[in-house]
Order: sequence, then C-alpha cells, then structure tokens
Amino acid sequence: MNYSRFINAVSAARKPSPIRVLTAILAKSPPSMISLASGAPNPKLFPFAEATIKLRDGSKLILDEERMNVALQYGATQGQADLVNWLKDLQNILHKPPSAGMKPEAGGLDLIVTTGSQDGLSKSFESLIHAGDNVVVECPTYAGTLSALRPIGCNLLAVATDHNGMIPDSLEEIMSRWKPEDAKHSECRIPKLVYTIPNGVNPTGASLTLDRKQAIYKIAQKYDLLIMEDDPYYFLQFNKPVPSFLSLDTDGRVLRFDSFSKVLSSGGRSIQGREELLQWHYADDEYLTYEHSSDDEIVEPKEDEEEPPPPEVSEAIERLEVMVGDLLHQWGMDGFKEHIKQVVHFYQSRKDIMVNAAKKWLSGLAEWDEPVAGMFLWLKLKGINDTKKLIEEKALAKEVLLVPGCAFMPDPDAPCSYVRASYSLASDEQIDQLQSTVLHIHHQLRPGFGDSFARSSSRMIKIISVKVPLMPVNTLVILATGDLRVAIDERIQR
Ligand code: 09M
Repeated sequence: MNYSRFINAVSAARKPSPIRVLTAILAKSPPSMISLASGAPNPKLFPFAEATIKLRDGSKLILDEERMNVALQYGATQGQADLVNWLKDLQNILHKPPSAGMKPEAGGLDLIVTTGSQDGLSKSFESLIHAGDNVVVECPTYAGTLSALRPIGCNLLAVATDHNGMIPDSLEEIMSRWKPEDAKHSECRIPKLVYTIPNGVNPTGASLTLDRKQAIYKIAQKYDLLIMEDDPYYFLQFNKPVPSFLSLDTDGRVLRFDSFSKVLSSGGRSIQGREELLQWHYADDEYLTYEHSSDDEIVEPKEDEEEPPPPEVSEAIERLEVMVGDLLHQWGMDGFKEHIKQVVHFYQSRKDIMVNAAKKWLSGLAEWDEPVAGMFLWLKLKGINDTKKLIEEKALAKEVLLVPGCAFMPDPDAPCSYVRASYSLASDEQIDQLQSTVLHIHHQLRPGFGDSFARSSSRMIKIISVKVPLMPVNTLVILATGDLRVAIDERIQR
C-alpha cells in the first residue's frame, strides 16, 4: 500500500530528530561504547532508589537499583524494548497478523507503546486527518474519540449500528457517495479512514461478528480506507473471541489500538500497525522540527518562538512501562492468560447483576441488548426523547450519575433517549438501587406525574465512576489514577 495519501501535511513535514536517532544507535551499542551524545540526566541524583511492589497474589515485583534507573530515565520512543517484544509476542499469539513475519521495510508490522489508547488515537487522528476531511465513525461511539476528532475540524459520517456493531450496508451506503477511483485523487474528500470498536462497544456493549468484519474489510479494500481498530475491551469478552481486523489484514490497512487500562493498570496501552504509518507517530512523539514541504500550508516556527514542549509524553510512562514489562516477564504468557480469565469472570458476573437488575426494575420502561463484552449497559428509556435533562437535573439531584446518550453521538445536539450505565465499580446493591432510581426518575418525567412520587424515594445513592463531562481533557491524568502507580508511589514515599 502507498501510505502517502493517508498522512496529513503536518506529519509529512516531520523529520527524524537527530538526537533520537543517536539514542537508538546507543541503545543497540555494546557497553564498551563511550557516548557523550546523550542529553539524559544522571540518574544517581534521582532520589528514588528501589521499590518492592506487592502483587495481589502475594508475590512481589522488585525494582532493584538498576531497573529503577531504567524506569526513571529517558527511554526509547517506541517503548521499553523488553515490553515491546513481549507485546509483539502477545499480538502474534492472539492475532496471527498475516504480515507478522515480514520486515518493517517490506511492509511488516511494528508496535509502539503509548500513554493510552486515547493518546494513541489522538496522535493517529492528528497525523492522518486534515481539517475538512470526511471521517467515518460508528453511531453511537466512544465519547473520547469524538472529543479528539471534533477539534480537528473534520466531518463525522455516522454509520448505523445494531446489536452486532457496525452495519456493513450502512458503511457501503455512506461510501457509495464516492467512486472507488476517487481515492486516487488527493483533492477529493473521500474518507480515508473508518474508526470502529470491534468488541464491547463503548457505550452499547455490542461486538462485531466475523462476517461483519469480513464485509467491512472488503468495503475498506474497495474504497482504500484505513481501519482504526480500537479494541480496549478485547480482554473483556464474555464469548469466544472472533478474529480481529488485524488478523484479517492482508493489505496493511489496519491500525490496531490495544489497552491494558482495563486489565493491568489504566495508562498502559499500545498501537500496532504498518511501520510506515507508525513512523509518523514516533515523529509526533518526538515533537520534531517542521520543515516546509512543497505544497505546504505549514508555518515553520520562528526563531524567537518558544520551543515545542519536551517529549514528556513518552517519558511519563517509563516507570509504568518498566513495572508492567517486569510483571509480564515474571508472569509469562500463561500467568497473563490466567489473570485475563479472572478479569473476564469478574466483568461477566457484574454484567449479569446489571442485566438482572434492569429486568427487575426497568422491564417495559427501558430497552437494552445484553452486553457481550466490556463494562457498559446501554439503556433506551422509552417515552423519553432526550436523557440529558434527566441526568443533569433529576438524576444528579438524587446523587445518581449516568452518562447521557448524547455524549456518544457524532451529532451531540440531536436528542437521544439512551443512557450509559457502567457495571465496573458499583456494588450489587448500588446497581439495584441505581435502576430503581432510574425507574422513579423515569416516572417523574412522564407527563402527568407529580414530584410526590420522587419525594417518596428517600434513598440517596452514589454510583458509577464516570464524570460528566465524560473524558478528562488530558488523558495523561490516567497515569495518576492507576492502582499500580498509586501502589508504587506510596511505597516510594514511605
Ligand atoms: N470513561 C476507552 N473509556 C470511558 C473511558 C475513561 C476516565 C475512559 C474506548 O487505553 P485508554 O485508557 O486510554 O482507553 C481509552 C479508550 C479508548 N477507546 C472505546 C474506550 O472505552 C476508555 C477514563 C474517566 C472516564 C472514562 O467513561 O469510557
């Protein structure tokens, strides 16, 4: 594939950082190499020396002085080599990507570690999309993706979905506004990419079937679309996984976003895709200097302008990466799989509790499809045209927090009768109470129903971890919320 049409002008103008090139050479050099090239600080002056992290299974993860130095030091842009290699092995086992054995230069795969799926997605969008581009997303879709896309100024084309995720006929219908040959003309606004959540869609809990994935892949081939496969709920599937887009990807048109946020610690995620595409992410990570390209609208930073910020994004996750990398090596592939079994079991039983409570309280008042993966139930409240008011006024007053459906709509102004309920953190009792409160509020909002009914419900409950607005603006914050991070911080500080 020729990727040049997918990369936007800003990314195309990026050049490799000379310093980072030297860092990569140094990383591969023998210990005898004397390097005066690196701008890395001397870690002997860092106050943190060692850490012992107690794992839930009773074992320990020890970061001795040497590992601690690695954890605290600047590192490779792509991520800690040990972790990157472990992740590549994992991807090969799980997805058997058709081009796995090929060298990057020959169109093979590569993988980079990012501060989050969200971070990876944002960087990808910013590397690929121009203002005014048409971008295909499913409806409803992840609010964080919409937040990342909207400021770029692209037009969102919404593909219809059902209980099996994105509907291929709807995608074809949207794409048929163009001719496949339009993809060869750079001035044409034919979409370049389709964004999809293949498993446990946030918010609907639906997963794509294999037939659908194959049909979508064919349409992507016909119109030369990249597929951005955002799969943070891959490890939260309640049924046997079907092959991923990456595993169907004979052409190299899939960028796959994985996340450990739901299984190890919020903040550790990776992107996998063709090396030619990922190199623009490295460039982005490194905040490279811009140069004029031939047809460019890019403004070169003037000399007296402030330097772009340092590459703190890559470095910020170094410590987490070392911990996660060491943990995965300590566990081995079998230990990781064992952990995933527990994760699936946990979320499946939470899902059952949520669905049973919905059956108990909301039958006839709400509609839903049982989630097959992930951590969300998507409830359609019958007779309620728009749930925004219900959440922002009525539910909040009763200390119940749900996310109004409009947060997941490409058109945020259209009324939406859905709400998203997360079954990840709430206790059994809270889930039950939540649904009874939704029932009460629902009654309250129906015409002819007085406030007395609502007053009769005196239980004040607090539930659901999400905040409105839904996503923090800066997802680096997620690092600070990870259990693992808190655990090590506490140990270090003592
Ligand atoms: N709510 C997510 N979703 C979320 C959420 C979140 C703080 C995150 C899809 O690897 P990560 O952690 O960056 O994953 C981001 C991501 C990407 N793609 C489909 C997701 O569901 C995470 C974080 C507060 C609320 C949050 O509500 O849905």
